[in-house]
Amino acid sequence: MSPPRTPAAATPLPAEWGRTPLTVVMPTYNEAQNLPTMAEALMALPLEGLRLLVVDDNSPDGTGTVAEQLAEKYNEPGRTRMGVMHRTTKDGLGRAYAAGMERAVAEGAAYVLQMDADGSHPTGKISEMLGVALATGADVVVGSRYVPGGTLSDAWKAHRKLLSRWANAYASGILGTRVRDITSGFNLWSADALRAVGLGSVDSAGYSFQVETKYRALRAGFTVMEVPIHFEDRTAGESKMNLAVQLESVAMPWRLRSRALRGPAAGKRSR
Ligand SMILES: Nc1nc2c(ncn2[C@@H]2O[C@H](COP(=O)(O)OP(=O)(O)O)[C@@H](O)[C@H]2O)c(=O)[nH]1
Ligand SMILES: [Mg+2]
Repeated sequence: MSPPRTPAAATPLPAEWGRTPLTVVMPTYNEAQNLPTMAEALMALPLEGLRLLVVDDNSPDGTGTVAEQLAEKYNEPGRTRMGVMHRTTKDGLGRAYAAGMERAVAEGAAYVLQMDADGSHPTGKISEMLGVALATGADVVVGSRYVPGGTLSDAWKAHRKLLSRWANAYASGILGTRVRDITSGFNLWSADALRAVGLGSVDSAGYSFQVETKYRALRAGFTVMEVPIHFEDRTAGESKMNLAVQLESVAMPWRLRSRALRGPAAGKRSR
């Protein structure tokens, strides 16, 4: 008998869990077309404690202004639901995330969720990911394309699917982890895990941030769990993946491994 499809997305969390301070950190570069839909979907979730923090790198298409307008729309007196960080130049997805996630923790988030602005990641899974973290105590919950039940957009051609799978097998193989989707950009973090990871000292400027942070969390003794997601193709606009970013992603697992062989894991957790 096959299991029913995605009923969990519609299951509300206990009201108290829904009030958990959770900040969605969303880096943007030229996402003006996508951001309003994303913000609307997030604000409609039955998660009272959810906030959105957009980290914009001075997008030429005016995403920063769109973000400010949305913040004005969704913020209420005495209740900030959306914030915007404006950075001056595009210096990479990893740097934008490190800055945004650090600010989210400093502002009191108990959990931080990383999410693309382009519609690839399902907002309907956020409650489930938070529920998994709260129910199991896992400090990192990955929205995973590569555990049973995880699926990729039909719009992806076979070679793109293969490349994504290969990139995951490559990074996880070199680092010796069992995480099936270590390159995923849809991840929920506890503030504890982020403090242990040390965002300020992460090397990755670009997309390898996703691999480096998960690896650091594993080395520090945190549990990483994966829940299946359906990954959509981006709704509008273009991918910012480029050759420099890909080269960093190829080199980073080797750098991380050789560093790990040289020294002990930073800060084993004590609880
Ligand atoms: N602030 C900031 N956001 C970025 C940068 N590079 C990519 N992004 C954003 O990060 C997310 C993932 O990038 P995307 O181009 O969708 O990558 P892909 O999903 O691998 O094709 C999107 O929301 C982008 O707008 C950057 O240098 N700075
Ligand atoms: Mg994307």
